Amino acid sequence: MTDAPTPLDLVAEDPENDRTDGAPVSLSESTTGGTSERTDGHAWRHETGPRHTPTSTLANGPVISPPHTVDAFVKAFLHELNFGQGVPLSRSSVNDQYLALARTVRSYLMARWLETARRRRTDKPAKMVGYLSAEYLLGRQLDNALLATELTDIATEAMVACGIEIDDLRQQEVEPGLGNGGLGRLAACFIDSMATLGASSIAYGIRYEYGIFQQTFVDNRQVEKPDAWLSMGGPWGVVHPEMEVPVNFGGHVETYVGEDGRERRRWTPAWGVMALRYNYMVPGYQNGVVNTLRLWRARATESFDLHIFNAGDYAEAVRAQTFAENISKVLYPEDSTPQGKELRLQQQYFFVAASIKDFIQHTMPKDFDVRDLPERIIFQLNDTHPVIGIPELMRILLDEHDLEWEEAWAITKQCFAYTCHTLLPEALEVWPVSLMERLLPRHMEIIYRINEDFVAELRETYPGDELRVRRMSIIADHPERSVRMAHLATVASVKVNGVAALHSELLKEKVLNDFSELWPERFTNVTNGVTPRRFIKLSNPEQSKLISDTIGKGWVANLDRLEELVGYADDADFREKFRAVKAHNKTRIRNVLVSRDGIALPEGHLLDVMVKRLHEYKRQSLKLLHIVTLYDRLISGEVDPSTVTPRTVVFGAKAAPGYAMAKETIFLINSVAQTVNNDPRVDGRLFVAFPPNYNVTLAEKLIPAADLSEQISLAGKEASGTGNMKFALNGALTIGTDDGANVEIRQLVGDENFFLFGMTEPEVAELQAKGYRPGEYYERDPQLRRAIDLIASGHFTKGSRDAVSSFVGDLLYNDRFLALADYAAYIEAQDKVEAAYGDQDNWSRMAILNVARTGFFSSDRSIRDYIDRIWHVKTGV
Ligand code: NBG
Repeated sequence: MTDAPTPLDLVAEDPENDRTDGAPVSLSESTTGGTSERTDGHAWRHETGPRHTPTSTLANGPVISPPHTVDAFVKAFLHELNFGQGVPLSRSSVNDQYLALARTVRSYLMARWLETARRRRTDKPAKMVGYLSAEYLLGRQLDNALLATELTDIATEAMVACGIEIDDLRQQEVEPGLGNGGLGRLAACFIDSMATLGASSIAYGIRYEYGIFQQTFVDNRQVEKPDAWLSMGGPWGVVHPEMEVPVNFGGHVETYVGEDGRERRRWTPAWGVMALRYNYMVPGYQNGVVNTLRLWRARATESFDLHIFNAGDYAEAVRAQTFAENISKVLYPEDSTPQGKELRLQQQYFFVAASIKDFIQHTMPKDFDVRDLPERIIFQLNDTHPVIGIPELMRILLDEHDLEWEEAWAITKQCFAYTCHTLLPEALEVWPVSLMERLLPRHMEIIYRINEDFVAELRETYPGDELRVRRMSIIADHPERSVRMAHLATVASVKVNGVAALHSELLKEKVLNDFSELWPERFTNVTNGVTPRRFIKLSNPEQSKLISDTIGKGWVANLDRLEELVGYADDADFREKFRAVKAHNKTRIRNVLVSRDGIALPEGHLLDVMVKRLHEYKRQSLKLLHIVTLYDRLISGEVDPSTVTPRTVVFGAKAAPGYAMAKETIFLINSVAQTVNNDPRVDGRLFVAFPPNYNVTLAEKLIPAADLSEQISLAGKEASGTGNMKFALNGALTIGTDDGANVEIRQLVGDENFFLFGMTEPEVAELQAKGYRPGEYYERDPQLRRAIDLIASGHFTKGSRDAVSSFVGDLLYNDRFLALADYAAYIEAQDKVEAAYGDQDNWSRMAILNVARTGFFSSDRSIRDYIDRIWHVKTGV
């Protein structure tokens, strides 16, 4: 047992520490030890001096990968269990076993990780992508790591040999929910694809101690609980306390005269924290590549005041520590309080400053000349959250490397590219100047200077057009003096991209119109994608097997090959098998929901699924009106239940804790579900389920079971959507508006295989310009009126009208996202869905064509687009 392979015995260098001087970094403790978090980290803190340089020839030798055999795997597993967890198999808990299994798999990844770094080092140093994202909604890691390393069967057998059911260990993993929704999940899909393409890249973010909150329902209302995802151990992260970087805040800036007689600015910060480096491995799909996701955790520079502690004031003794460490404490939900805002800006600067410093100081060779940065890095800004990186790089070049402004600006402008993920003006981040001045005074100064130059350029280009200058300025004057981060990003980036064709057009025409007029060549589109590894291969093994049996296995890394399935849509035998897959997946979700939530879905229903963040523009309220209409038809005797297509609607959605209307909608969905599911008049024809705490793990089970995918946002509001792609690829048909990536899905699958409804974006704009009055729709449409009246009457809320008054009032008198205007068209489209579902054979045909024609939505294609249009980095490395 003790001779288990330990791949790291033979290497002594840090992956992504690209130094050519070979300065080695010990990886030992956290990679082989029982805990991935070193608690005695402060012992390392000041160890920045010269490191031990190994003289052995093994130091730069090849990395030995543990053998891919059941026997070797068992040995490695027992080694981890015995010497990592410190327990014999006979006395180990499921958690011990899970941790040991995860670390065993990790050691296989580690070998590839080291090898990837070694390979890249020997090459002529290539330009890298630095992906900067405040969110990564990763989902569980174990299965993905097994798939990538082709160890699934071996690990399963090895566990059997140990008398362990591997499924029990799978359930033990708490997913790292370090993101709110689509934006964070996109980042996770993208890093998977970068690794699969072998793109030279490193991803940076924050290791939040608490991820997206755990949602529970109490009396039908959302109650949030902290997501302590690390409480049972975090086996996938490898901490390097000796590589931490300081990040500073506050203080003041002063002028001084340098030795050369030049005037310079000096920032004297008031306080700082240490950014502690955690590496997570990102394996490519069966290509031997393992990339790095580097997440930062904040640690106080001084752990606590021993003097005060000894005097007995324990709370005061740790006050500074708590304050500093709050920075990476919790993932920020959207929409929050002003106090929260400051912390949010701290988080953003914290991770971006740590990442840029890490890249320049640790990833680049020691003698690296910052003037070469544009040849070595392109930082991709995932939304505005990391945009503070622009003034930070300027600060480094000006204050730490003594460059002149013009030179620093020329360099900085080549090092960033910006992805915008929204069309809602209120979602574009804006920071009060007063806050910036207090927290980052030097950065504020730099932003002022960038703006000064920019505004001067504008006045030259558009003489006399002060209105335009004011619109475009990075600094806004109203309602409060503030910094528009999207403008800063646009001014400083090589490229600005939207995330779907329509979104990129609307960005140019609307949100950033002035900028696209000024710099048309700067704007481009990269339509989002999803990783077929997690969202088909792992989540839908039955469909994957059917596809592989039909066209071979190559589709997983080349999703365009799904096109080869087109002909099979006309093959009755294939359709039969395809239906069997769906039936299997429905049984699977039924079992999952029974054991997870005690929800028993009825059998034989059309499974209609709406899963996404709860937001008014996504219009969960419109879906609710549809359900109430179906219910009303059933209980009023208007239809004979036996003629109605039985339907189950499943919702999954979290509302930002401070978003009152979203929370009201959750309450109402739950209330409607309760009433509908218990009304005998419904006669088993309609069922509504809202399992709490929708997350990646649930998505993986739910999406493959769906028949119908709800993508019903108001046209012009959903930047892309990525759930829509996952559903189509898993054989669900879409009912959707002409919005976001729905547009491209429909174009690819064909109008006849898509249920389109609702206003187009120009129609929306026209109606709004005319003056939208939701009450008119209510007056005009008896079916709509009945649905709203039924809600307003308190029918679903135990007779309480008060409980629904804000929801109903908003619909009738505000309805910002025009749900009532699209209601009639939506109901009509849903009626078509029911009719179509009646012809099962044709439905399968349509579903197969959805799968066959949506290979375009692989995130591998998205990343190739980023590489061709924006990054220009090498692949296959
Ligand atoms: C979201 C959009 C989605 C889009 C994802 C990923 C934000 C700010 N934006 O439509 O709402 O699919 O980003 O691009 O979360």
